[in-house]
Amino acid sequence: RYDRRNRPCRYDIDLFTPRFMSIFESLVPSDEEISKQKQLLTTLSRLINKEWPNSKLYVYGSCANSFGFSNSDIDLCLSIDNTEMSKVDIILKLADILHAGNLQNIQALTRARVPIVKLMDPNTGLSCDICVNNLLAVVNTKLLRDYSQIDKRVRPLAFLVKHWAKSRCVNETYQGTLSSYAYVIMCIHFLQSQRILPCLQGMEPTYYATVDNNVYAFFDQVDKLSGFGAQRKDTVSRLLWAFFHYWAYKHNYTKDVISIRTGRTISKNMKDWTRRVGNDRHLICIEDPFETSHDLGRVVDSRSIWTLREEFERAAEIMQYDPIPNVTLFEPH
Ligand code: 3AT
Ligand code: MG
Repeated sequence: RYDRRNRPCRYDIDLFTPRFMSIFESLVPSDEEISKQKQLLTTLSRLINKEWPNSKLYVYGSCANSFGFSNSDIDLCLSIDNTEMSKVDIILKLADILHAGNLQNIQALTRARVPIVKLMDPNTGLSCDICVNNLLAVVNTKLLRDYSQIDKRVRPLAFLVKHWAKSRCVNETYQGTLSSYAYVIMCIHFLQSQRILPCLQGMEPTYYATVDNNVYAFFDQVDKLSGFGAQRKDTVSRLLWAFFHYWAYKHNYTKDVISIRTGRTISKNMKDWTRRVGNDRHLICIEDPFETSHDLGRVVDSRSIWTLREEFERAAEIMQYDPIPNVTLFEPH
């Protein structure tokens, strides 16, 4: 392990960039799909606004954070200021409204940790989930999208990491591996460490959002940052190599928490994340940028941590030695 920490990247790594880029391009949703998503948002907004004129429907998650693959479900959040109704009542009422609007496969999941309504739109064929007043997810979606606009290597890197995680079955929170949201944050952290991305929450804020009486702020004039990482010439395949190298051999799992909020790692000690509390084992620590007491790695258990680390190592070895890393990396598990 120790030798591998400092080993240089294979000399021919840049050869693979065009092949990795064409994989990225094959995963990006088409313009047609994006216009269908917009069409569905308009349909649903009209329908819901008839009943609740002061409500607003937001897109969050992969369809709005710029890290969405084609054919992914749309995550929507209904913002509504209705003090008489409980969240569950709103969900049930929403399901009725959607029924009346001829949407299909409507299911109200009122007992889930985050209650949602699921539906399918027969006009576009798209499926979506609607949650209620989960506005922090709308704010973290904007943060991720803003990061993606600073450097043109951010999206390809995160798409390839997500594609790898899905191919290798390590993107399943119910099996103790990580969410897509966590993987994107791992990519942003890595790019901050390479000085390719700045720390937007560490700069003078230009954007403020209030959610449940807490104010969240960060710098969002990202067009002013477009040359930020230009000094760093690393290609996408070199960054992918270094990303897996970092998570296989360089990250200190015992001591460190990654934090895109601060733009560096912080110690587990400082957060008091050194021992298991309830179900939170803190075996891989990924601080949520806004809910700072929230470890996105909390789903990882004593078995799945080894699955993850073995997959990072496999990926690092493929990136270093395999003659066709652009194929082998994504071979199904
Ligand atoms: P897929 O392309 O659907 O895999 P996604 O970007 O939609 O990826 P997730 O399904 O992981 O990502 O999550 C959807 C959004 O929900 C992303 C983020 O805004 C929010 N979110 C997910 N997990 C958390 C979390 N643990 N804490 C706060 N927000 C979260
Ligand atoms: Mg999603």
